[in-house]
Amino acid sequence: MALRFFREYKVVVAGGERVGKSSFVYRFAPGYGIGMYDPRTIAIVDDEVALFDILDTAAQEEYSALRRQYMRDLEGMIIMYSITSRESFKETENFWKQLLCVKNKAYSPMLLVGNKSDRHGERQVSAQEGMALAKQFGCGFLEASAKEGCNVERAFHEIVREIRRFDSNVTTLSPLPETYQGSSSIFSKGILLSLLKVRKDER
Ligand SMILES: Nc1nc2c(ncn2[C@@H]2O[C@H](COP(=O)(O)OP(=O)(O)OP(=O)(O)O)[C@@H](O)[C@H]2O)c(=O)[nH]1
Ligand SMILES: [Mg+2]
Repeated sequence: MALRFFREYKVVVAGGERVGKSSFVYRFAPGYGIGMYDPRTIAIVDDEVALFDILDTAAQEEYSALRRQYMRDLEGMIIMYSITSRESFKETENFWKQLLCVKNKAYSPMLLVGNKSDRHGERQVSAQEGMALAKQFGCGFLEASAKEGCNVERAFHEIVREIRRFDSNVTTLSPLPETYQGSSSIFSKGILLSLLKVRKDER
């Protein structure tokens, strides 16, 4: 399997207060190197290398200019609620509406995630309700647990697939340096992270 592209995906995790956004991002992108936390990571999604540039938002940013700014810039949004909070489930609709309003589009790549699926006993929102809401949003749906690591990677891979489906303009993909093309077995994550570091230093 040839891996030919090195593409950055701007993904935002949004949702109500304390639903687990930071835990979710940290579980997928625990950062690397010394110094400030860097919420970026690399993964091979299907046969393409994906560099995730993830923004973990704060719930208090509601209606702020910052929120509009990140919605304008993002390529994919994970809209999160906690299955233990009906309130957070209701709030997801605001994020959905605002995203479409800011993008001025009928659809933008997104994924609905019901987090804290490990807390069965405190469930306030059923999986069926989650699925029905995702259908209304026209997007995919997953229940996940940042605590147990369940479906976290899958959620980030799914949002990349959705961005790819939405934006099939392959000219935005930049080829990998020739030396890094080849079979996945020799495609070491260490090499990719070094590449990422070089890119970061270039900024
Ligand atoms: N049981 C369980 N607890 C979780 C899970 N994800 C997050 N938590 C807990 O929920 C609390 C809030 O998690 P955060 O990751 O800070 O949530 P957040 O959405 O980033 O919170 P704000 O940024 O303050 O809005 C913490 O105590 C986490 O340990 C999960 O999947 N399962
Ligand atoms: Mg947080």
